[in-house]
Amino acid sequence: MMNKNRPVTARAHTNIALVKYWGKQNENLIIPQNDSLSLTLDQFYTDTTVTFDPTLTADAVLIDNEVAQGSDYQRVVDLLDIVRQKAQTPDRFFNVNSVNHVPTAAGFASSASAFAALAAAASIAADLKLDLTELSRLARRGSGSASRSIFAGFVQWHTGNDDETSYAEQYASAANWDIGVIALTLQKSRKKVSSRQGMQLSVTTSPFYSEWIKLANSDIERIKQAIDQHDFTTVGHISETNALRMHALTLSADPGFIYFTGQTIEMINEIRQLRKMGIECYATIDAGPNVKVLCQKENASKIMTHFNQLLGSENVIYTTPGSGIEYLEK
Ligand code: 2P0
Repeated sequence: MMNKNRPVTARAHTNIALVKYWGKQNENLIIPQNDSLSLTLDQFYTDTTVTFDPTLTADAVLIDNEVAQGSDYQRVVDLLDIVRQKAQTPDRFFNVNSVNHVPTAAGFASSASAFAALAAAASIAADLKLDLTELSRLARRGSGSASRSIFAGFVQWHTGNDDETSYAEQYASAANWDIGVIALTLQKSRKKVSSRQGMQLSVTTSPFYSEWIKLANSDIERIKQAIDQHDFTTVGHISETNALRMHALTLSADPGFIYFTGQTIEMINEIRQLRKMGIECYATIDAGPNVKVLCQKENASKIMTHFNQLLGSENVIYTTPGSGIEYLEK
């Protein structure tokens, strides 16, 4: 069955890593150094439409209604090259139209949802029939964190040691879990050190890197146990300490670099202050200055009110667990 000319649209949600991915053992295949574990979120997603177009002699890519250029274009083409290779159709080119509903403002990386949606839509447009594990492996080739956005709930990306064995899968559903994430926007501009460069510099120069691996492996085991037990306190505690340890790898790299701004540290202190007051919440921070607050329903509105006053309500977004990959009928 040919999908010739039929547009295929996929929606993928972004995810927040509770135990972070920070370093590759294989740069080309994107095989990580350690397992990571994330929560897929409902508010932030990417819709990507891929259409096979027999008149094209090269891929045509629109991202947020603008013609993609430079490395943004090349990363899409690189993933489509893998799809063409798998489908054994080297001469097929595609129209790609990708729309991010990840407010850049929220400071969530859009690469996770973007490459998960691209992998899903492109594989169908190319008549590849991939199961979810194969789809996760394909998304991984675009961006490591995208491997996790194929699935809903709590998702574990298994390190593996080659293309075949490095993939994500759902560890547990979050459907009956009381957990939410409040995204605090402190800065909207693109980061100066990309995740890709930053993690590579950490692997090759941080004297703490081997310790990071040991502790991340134990965090994975402990957080899975806490998820099994619906133990929010332990999940939050592991998430916060793991995130700060990841940032210690940037501080200890040579040359060192820092994703935090002064305000990032102020927000971490605010979260600790809220905890002291008995309002339970935990911080996690990705490769940028923005802070995400893990909390439960009963405290969400109090925490939101607190940060609305500090940052303005437009910079405070609440989200709950979201779904895995979906195909949209257009
Ligand atoms: C994560 N991050 O686990 C970690 C925590 C950022 C901090 O995955 O090079 O865009 O494309 O595989 O997935 C961001 O890095 O990097 C990321 P590549 P990616 O979510």
